[in-house]
Amino acid sequence: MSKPSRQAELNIYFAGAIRGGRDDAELYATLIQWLKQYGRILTEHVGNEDLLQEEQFLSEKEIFARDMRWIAEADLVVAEVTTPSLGVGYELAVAETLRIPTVCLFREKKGSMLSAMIQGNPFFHVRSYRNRDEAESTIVRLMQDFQKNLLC
Ligand code: 6K6
Repeated sequence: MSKPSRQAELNIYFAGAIRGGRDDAELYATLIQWLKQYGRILTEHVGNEDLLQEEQFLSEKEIFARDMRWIAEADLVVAEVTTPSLGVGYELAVAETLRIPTVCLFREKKGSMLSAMIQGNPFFHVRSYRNRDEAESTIVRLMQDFQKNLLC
């Protein structure tokens, strides 16, 4: 992959399932590493496989308040939505309310369909992929689109 032009000030909020299920935690970490080339990831902990242990000292209220503050600071929200998550759905609705450009990455797999509340919402830029190579090229393209102001 050719090195992208870095925008140091770009704040990216990455959302992915936590209590919804951690099957994709390692994938989240990979997506976060790719996205980091374009800016600051506010929520790097979402890809941390030890998250549930590490963050157990934060209260539920502290987690909620911190995440809401970070969303409000974000220039771009990228959500991996393959594992259904109430928290991610909530964050997506907040991002929409705040009119923050939002991309939903969905891995196509047999028997799995994205909620119509996401797929059918014209505010969200849904990008489907089948494997890691496609996920990487999807991220390169979406960041090019974002830099050209095509995601809004
Ligand atoms: C401590 C003990 C158990 O879980 C924790 C830490 N929890 C969280 N830490 C940080 N962000 C969280 C936490 N729980 C939810 N979130 C936010 O909601 C993240 O930004 C995720 O994108 C999303 C995940 O929601 P669920 O419903 O899958 O947990």
